[in-house]
Formats: sequence, structure tokens, C-alpha cells
Amino acid sequence: MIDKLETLSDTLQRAARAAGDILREGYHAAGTIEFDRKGASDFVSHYDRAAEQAIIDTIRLAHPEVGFLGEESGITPAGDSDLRVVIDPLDGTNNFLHKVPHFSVSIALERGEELLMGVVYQPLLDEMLWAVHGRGAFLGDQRLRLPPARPLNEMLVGTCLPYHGKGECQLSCRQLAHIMPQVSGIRSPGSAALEVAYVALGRFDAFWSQGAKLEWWDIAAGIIIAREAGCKVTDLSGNSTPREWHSLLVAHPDRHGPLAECLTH
Ligand code: 2AM
Ligand code: CA
Ligand code: CA
Ligand code: CA
Repeated sequence: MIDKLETLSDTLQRAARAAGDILREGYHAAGTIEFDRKGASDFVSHYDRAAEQAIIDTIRLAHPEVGFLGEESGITPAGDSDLRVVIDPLDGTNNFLHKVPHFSVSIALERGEELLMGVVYQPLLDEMLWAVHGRGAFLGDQRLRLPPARPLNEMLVGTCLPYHGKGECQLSCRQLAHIMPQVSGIRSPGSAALEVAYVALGRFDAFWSQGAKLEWWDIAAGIIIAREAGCKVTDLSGNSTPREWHSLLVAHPDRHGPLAECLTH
């Protein structure tokens, strides 16, 4: 299985680069990007769909046995395996459509309820974040190790906020009211996968989400990257293996407890 994991990890990264090429081209194309609506303000463009297809084609060619859960194409059952690839081909579509340079490609591999690997790729910076279960998290070929925890009042904390048509605004506002006075800054840049992975990089000191009601494809890859870098990752009840991730808190193990208490106040 060890060799197979290495091959799969290479394939996932190749697939993320293929999607990234498409997104980079779309981002730099002249004019506005056309889009359709999947919900009140849940937008999808040609580039979301083309990136997802490129990911599926790349992985299927090398590993025809795996199944898929993709944001844009839904469920494709596995062939002769219990492996499933979870895809968000463009995390941060709203930023992409506004030409805000903060979006990513997110791909995870799971077996049943076990996350085996994850890739979060930021095409505009050519930053490849990846992790394999039990083998660590990496930025390119550089191993990620969580820096020492900062005091609460120096922490920069990422989150995802509800938007028109989805989520619980009141809950998010209550949580913000509790956490804002305690930390040095809150950021909600708009790509959940990147925000989670940023904790692994030490760019953010923590990430939480509850009111935004994130989907599995938003966070699966980020979760394994953060865990493998040494972060504590649970839902807001403290469960590290919930069946459904309705809430999420990612932080240095020394800061996870106080933040959880603050957010569930
Ligand atoms: P998406 O771009 O893949 O849809 C947090 O912003 C998360 O919510 C993102 O990961 C984003 O994933 C999702 N999201 C969906 N619609 C959104 C919107 N209108 N504004 C902000 N985020 C949105
Ligand atoms: Ca979307
Ligand atoms: Ca997403
Ligand atoms: Ca998406």
C-alpha cells in the first residue's frame, strides 16, 4: 500500500496542477467571467466545471478503480476499490469571479471514513500544500511543522462567514462578538480549503467555521494537511471524528481549548 499511496499522492498533485492551469488561464483572461447560479449566491462558471473534469480525467487515467465526490459532478461510484476522491475544483469561486487573487483547488482521498491524503493548490502562487496520513504535511518538498503557539491576543484567526442564501448569520455574529476582543485579528478571505491549510503553514494561528455550514469538499483536504502539520482538528463539540463536520476548529493543540470555550460560550 505504501507505493500505491505515493503514486496516488503524485497523481492528486498532477490533477491539482491541471486544474490550476485552467483556473490561471480563466483568471487572467480579459473581461468578466460568465457564471450560472446553483443557489441564491452560489455561483458556478465554465472554469469550475472544466477544472473538475480535468481532475477526474487525470486521476481516472492513472487509477480507474477510485470513486469521486465532486462539488460540480456529484457522486461517481468507485470501481474495484473502496477509495474515494473528494474534489472542490475551485474553492473561492466568488473571489475568482471578482478577480480577487485568493482561491484554490482542493482534492482529498478517503477510504471509508479515513482521510488518506489531501492536496490544496494555490495556482496564482504555485503553492502546493499536501499531506499523506502518517507521513506529514508539506509545502512543495518542504516539511511543515507547526510554529510555537502565540498568545491569544497575538493570534490571527481565519473563518468562513455565512453569505446570502446559506448559513446562520446570528450564530456567526455571536461567535465573532466573543472572539474578536480576545485575538489580534479575524480574516475571512473566502477559500475555506486555503484558510484551513494556512493554519498548517502558520499563516493563520487558527480557523473555525460553524455558521457558514461548509461542505465536505471545502475542508477534507485542509483537515488532513492541518492534522499532519500538528494542529488539533475537531468539531466545536471537541469530536475529532464526527460523522458530519457541521462545525470545525483547527488550532495549535495549546490554543484549541481556550478558543473552543470562547466560540461555544
Ligand atoms: P466555493 O467557492 O467552492 O463555492 C467560504 O467562503 C466557502 O463558502 C468557500 O469555500 C466557498 O466555496 C463557499 N461559498 C459558496 N458560495 C459562496 C459565496 N457566495 N460567497 C462566499 N463563499 C461561498
Ligand atoms: Ca461553489
Ligand atoms: Ca468550496
Ligand atoms: Ca467550488
